[in-house]
Amino acid sequence: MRRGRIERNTAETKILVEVNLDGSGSYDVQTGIGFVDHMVEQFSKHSLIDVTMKVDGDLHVDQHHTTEDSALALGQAISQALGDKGGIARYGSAYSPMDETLSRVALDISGRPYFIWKAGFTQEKLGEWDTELIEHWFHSVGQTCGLTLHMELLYGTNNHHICESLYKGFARAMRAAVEIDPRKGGAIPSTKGQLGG
Ligand SMILES: [Mn+2]
Repeated sequence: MRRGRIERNTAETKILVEVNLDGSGSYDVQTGIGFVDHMVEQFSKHSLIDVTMKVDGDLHVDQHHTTEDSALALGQAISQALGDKGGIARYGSAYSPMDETLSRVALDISGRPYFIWKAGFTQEKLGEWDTELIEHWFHSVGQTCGLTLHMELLYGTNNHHICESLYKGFARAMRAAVEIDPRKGGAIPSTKGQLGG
């Protein structure tokens, strides 16, 4: 089982994240922001990565630190669980429909963070969550996980659907990319012999 565990304590947030890449999509998520919990739960369910996430953040300031730091810790935990990335599929992509919305996510666990975001929201909030933090969540998780991550909303109008389709697409792309390909015999999937940047 490929597992990662990150504890991250600062003056702004106290965070515990545990992941199991070879899980079944079970989760225990408590960030203090209901909509973030809903999205991280979707990520776990559709990536089949088990996720424990406990966050005690400075929500009396705003939601920025809690959103950013929990995403950074999740990316770090997944990176830790991947180890030297031997045998992984490395690439993943998904078209993600949700009613009237369609998103496309393509990613490479390259070790070289790069982020393309072509999506937007017409509401300022989803639940109590500031929608401007959605882009920041994906940027942050990709930074510490070492992802080349391309995310695009192709079309859609309902803000809840747009956000959820992006999370589910990300989940399904990650599910494919972290999968062990038995034909690789544990080899690191790069002609460089390493995936560290
Ligand atoms: Mn929903």
